[in-house]
Amino acid sequence: MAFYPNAFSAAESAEHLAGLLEEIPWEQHSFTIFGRTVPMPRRIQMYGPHGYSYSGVQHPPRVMSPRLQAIADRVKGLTGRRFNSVLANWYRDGADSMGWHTDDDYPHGGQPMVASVSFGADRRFRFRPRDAQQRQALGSFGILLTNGSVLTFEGPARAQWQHALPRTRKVIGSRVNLTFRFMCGP
Ligand SMILES: O=C(O)CCC(=O)C(=O)O
Repeated sequence: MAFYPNAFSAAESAEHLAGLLEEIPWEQHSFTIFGRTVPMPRRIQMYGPHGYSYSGVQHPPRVMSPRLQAIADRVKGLTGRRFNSVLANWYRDGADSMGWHTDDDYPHGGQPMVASVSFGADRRFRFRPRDAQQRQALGSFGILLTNGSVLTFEGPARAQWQHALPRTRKVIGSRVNLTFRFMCGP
């Protein structure tokens, strides 16, 4: 796991946040839990050459915009890895969130790194072991994902640890998170 707190300057981050909010055709989806259908507590959009089924939603292939491609190129410069897909998440305020999950449900062709880019409000990102016994022993830990930062994870952190972005009562503004991956066809 690696964290790059200032991968993008404050000016670049402000420009990307405004541009992404305006340019991405954000979708509101819902999911069913214990027989109840509830709105997903964030807006999302998926880009990449292969379709992706995520949280019960089938996303068709979609070409990355020039802005997303430029951000992917910056991340490639930092990490030395290339990425062809990105899930964009828009958390409108502290009430928007993402539940516990792992990012190991797609074919990556031996390129398992996930690079998570954050623009906007700071949010606490939490990790915990997937295995319940290990979870009791180790608990969870958090890392503050700040404006303009990049967090990368692969190996055990990707498949054996779950992660989540809990809601917060703090009064905060919008945040856009981009998780870049390399995805292959099925
Ligand atoms: O917004 C975040 O930082 C979390 C995103 C995430 O967990 C995901 O896209 O799988």
